[in-house]
Order: sequence, then structure tokens, then C-alpha cells
Amino acid sequence: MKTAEIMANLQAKHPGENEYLQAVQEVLESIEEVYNQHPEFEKAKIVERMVEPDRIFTFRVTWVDDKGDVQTNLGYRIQFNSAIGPYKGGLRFHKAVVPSMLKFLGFEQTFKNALTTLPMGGAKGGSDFDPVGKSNDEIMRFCQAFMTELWNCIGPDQDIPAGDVGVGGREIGYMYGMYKKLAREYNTGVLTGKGATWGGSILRPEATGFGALYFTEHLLKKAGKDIKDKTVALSGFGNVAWGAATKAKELGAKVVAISGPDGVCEIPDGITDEMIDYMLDMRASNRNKVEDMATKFPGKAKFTAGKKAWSVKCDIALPCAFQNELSEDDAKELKANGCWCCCEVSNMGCQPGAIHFFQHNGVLFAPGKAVNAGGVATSGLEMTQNASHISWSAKEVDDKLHFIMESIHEQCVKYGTQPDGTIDYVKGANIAGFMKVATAMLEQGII
Ligand code: 2IT
Repeated sequence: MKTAEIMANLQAKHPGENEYLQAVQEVLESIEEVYNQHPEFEKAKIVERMVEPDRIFTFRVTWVDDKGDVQTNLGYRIQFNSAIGPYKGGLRFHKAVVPSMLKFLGFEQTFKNALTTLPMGGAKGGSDFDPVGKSNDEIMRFCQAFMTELWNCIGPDQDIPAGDVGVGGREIGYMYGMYKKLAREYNTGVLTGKGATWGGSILRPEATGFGALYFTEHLLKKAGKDIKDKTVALSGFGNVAWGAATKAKELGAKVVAISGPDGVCEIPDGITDEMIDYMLDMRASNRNKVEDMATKFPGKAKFTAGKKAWSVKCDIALPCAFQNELSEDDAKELKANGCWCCCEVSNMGCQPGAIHFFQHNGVLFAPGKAVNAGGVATSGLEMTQNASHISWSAKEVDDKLHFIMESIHEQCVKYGTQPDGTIDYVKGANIAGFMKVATAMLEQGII
């Protein structure tokens, strides 16, 4: 395999799909050496097959807003790879959603799911529907309209969507209600992230953030460090940031910044439990403004418009918002301010230049597909509970999540340890995920 050649072909075939091409490039670069030691992979054209989704569903979603006006959006489901299990991955509702974004997310999901130790293939979906400023009724009508098209493409042993940016427990509830009405079956396992009283797993809402902090703990331990009393800057204030802030505080770290598309909130004395609870209200309001935190807690949280969380002095940076949210310049600013660790919690949160800078300037770095895999892993645990018609206690789920995050860290160490003894977590995660998916594809023949 020659990465440059494959990338040139993909670029010609999918011009302008920059996020997708970026995600593929990162993986191919890391696996090239290992791949070339396996002529059987080359013979079966594993890479050429793996970089293309199995199929893409595109559909029109029409709904009526509160003013009575008819609105039309586009909906998608990308079933990327089913070598190791049924398609699994979230739905993203965001105005910037285009096929390239969902293809990058589906591609990443395939490797991430392979790392979880659970049998799940990769998928992603969503819509260019913009939840910002929408009423609860509008959200419900949109979710129902979206599901009238999607329901035929999914199933508990076929494709199991969940939440992502813009899709949380409320949206999953509305979509599940409509799914049930259309399918006339109580297939709880068809969606994950459900409410705890109707099939949802305890700790699923917290799982992405909690898992990210468990991974961070392992990474720090391996580097002879500890999270206690360290300052943490994180971006976003949605579900993932909320879970990360909760666990970081619980482990004794001080969360000194959260951010939003409007700017950053500095919290010099560290985030409080009341502030963490208020993040849920901020998300539910659909205002998408982090400034609301400063308005609610004057004197404790200071808002600066137009600035990112990466401008705040910290030990550990946790991108928890959106792809490419941390640039090379941000990485330099973080390092100049004393930051020595960045665990990417968002999918592809760091631009390639930022990752390169971290890795060559002594900043510990781990990629999203390893760090944030606790979310989808707990979705996998939700599927197991649904399939066996039981529900586990918080302790049972948390113990399993701990085990999974430790195992992901071990896989990164196994495949990412360099001759000089340092660990390249990007390589480690990519090679570990790739080997599992590639081996399964090989064993299942040319399909
Ligand atoms: O990016 C992700 O891993 C998710 N949005 C969660 C997917 C899932 O199926 O729980």
C-alpha cells in the first residue's frame, strides 16, 4: 500500500470532502508500515474496501415549524463497516452536516468500535437540521419526521443509532416513540441512549466524559503523573463536556474553563457542582451560548467573547466539542502557557498540525477514537442489557466501563510503543483498531 497513491485516488473520487479525506489520511499514515508486513491484506485490497462506506442512505425530511411554515432538511445514515458487528454509531443534528462530515465520523467510528472490545461495526448519520433556537415542539416534530424515513434502515441486529452533537436523551426519546409506532414492535435495542426507565443504560449519559477521564488517568499513570490538583481546560458545554467536567472534579482536578461557539468562560476557582448541573440547562435551552454560565454565576465565571478554551492557562486540555476545534496555533498557545497533556475527547478535535506539534514538543497526546470510546462502549452495554431484558446497576456498568477503558489504553500501548520507549497513542489506536477490522474482513472473504 502507498498512502499517497490511495489518497490521490480518493481525492479525485471525492473532491472537497476534506474532513473525510483528513480522517482517512491520518489512519493510513499510521498503519502503512504494519499493512505492508501483511501481503494477504494487500491481495484482498482491504484498505481500498475499508475506506469506502458499505452504503449511504440519503433522504428528505419535511416538517412544520411553530409558525406553520414547511421546512425541509436532508437526513443521512452511513453504514460504514460491518466486519465485526452490526452498524453502530450516533446521529448528529447540526447545520454544518454534509456527507463528508458523516463519512469521516463513520470511518472513525469503525476503528473506535473495534477498540471497545465489543462486537460493533461502524456507522454515523444525522441531518443538517439546526437545533439552535428551536422549540421543544419543533425538535419533536423534526425527530418524528426524521424517523419516518430512517426506521426502515435500522434494527437491533442491523444498525443501532445513538446520539451525537445535537442529539441527546430527549431526541432519542422522540425518535424511539416514532420508531415503535412504525415498527409495531418493542425493539428497545434499536437505539441507544434511551431514558433509564425504558431500556436506557444507567451511566450512558455520563459515559463518554467518564470514560475519557478514565483513559486520561491511565495515560497519566503510565507517564508517572496524576490528575489530582491539576488544572483542566475543556471546550464545549454539551453532554460530553458535562460528563468530563463531572469526573474531572470528582478525581480532584480543577476545571478552569469551558467554552462555546460564542467564547470562553474562565472559572479560576474551578467549576462547582451547581455549575456542572447548570450545563444541562444550557444544553436544553438550545441557545448554544456559554455566556449564560457567566450570567448565572457572576463573579465566579468570567466570559470573554470570541476566545477559545485554549487561551486559558491549564495543565490538561480536553477538547470536547467539534472536529478541528484545536489548531496548531492553539496547540502552541497551550504549550506556551504550560499545558503538558491533551486528551482529545471530541472526534478528530485536533487539526493535524496541532497533533504534530504536541507529539514533537513533549505534550502527551491521545486521539478521540481511543479517549471517547467509552460512550459507544456503554451503548454496547446498553444493547447487551436490552437483548437480555435486564438492567445493570450503576456499579456494574461503571466497572465494565473501567475495564474497557483500561483495555483500550493497553491496546494503544501494545501497538503504539516506539523504539525509544515513548507511546504514540495515535498509531497505537489506529493500528489496534485496523488489525481487528482487517482480520475480520479477510476471514469473511471478498464481499
Ligand atoms: O461518536 C460517538 O462515539 C458517539 N456519538 C456515540 C455513538 C454511540 O453509538 O453511542
